[in-house]
Amino acid sequence: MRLGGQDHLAAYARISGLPLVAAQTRDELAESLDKMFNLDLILIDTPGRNPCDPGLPLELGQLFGEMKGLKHHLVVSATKAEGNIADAFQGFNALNLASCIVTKVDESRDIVGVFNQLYKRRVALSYLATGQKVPEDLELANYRRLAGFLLKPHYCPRFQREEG
Ligand SMILES: Nc1nc2c(ncn2[C@@H]2O[C@H](COP(=O)(O)OP(=O)(O)OP(=O)(O)O)[C@@H](O)[C@H]2O)c(=O)[nH]1
Ligand SMILES: [Mg+2]
Repeated sequence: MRLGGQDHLAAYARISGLPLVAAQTRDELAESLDKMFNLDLILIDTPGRNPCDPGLPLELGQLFGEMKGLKHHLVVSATKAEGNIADAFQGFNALNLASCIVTKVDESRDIVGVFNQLYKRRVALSYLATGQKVPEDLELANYRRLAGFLLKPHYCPRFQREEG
């Protein structure tokens, strides 16, 4: 988590009316999950990691390995170059992804990179984020909707004129 990341998360929890528990280690995570056994849904937000970090597979294994009932969702920004998106899928490969959440569709002039990678890997899509407002700018995703953004590239109106 970046500096201030926990405050950020606490603010989201507060506005969503959800309880928030912080865990620093696998044991703390397991202990918290045990206490929440009767809840229908628990969302676990992990700190950002460099997918190219050679220690990442081991770290992910130590954190989540053999933990039952988890579904992993990879969050990918649509503004990233395709190669970086490919690295993200490769880096988190060990997790057996349930779905991908695509963010910053609103800031991405074209989403061909993320679209190519999702399609190539046959990854399920769960949500799209199209702005900074939570929860208004989050929407349930499907390939038809994503293809809509692909076919109708978004151009920033302020920059359009400069490009002629
Ligand atoms: N415009 C726009 N901004 C977004 C979108 N999604 C996230 N952001 C912004 O991007 C910034 C980073 O978002 P975070 O959710 O903190 O990103 P993160 O990847 O979880 O960051 P770490 O937890 O530090 O790894 C925030 O200012 C968000 O408001 C989006 O879909 N559109
Ligand atoms: Mg985060």
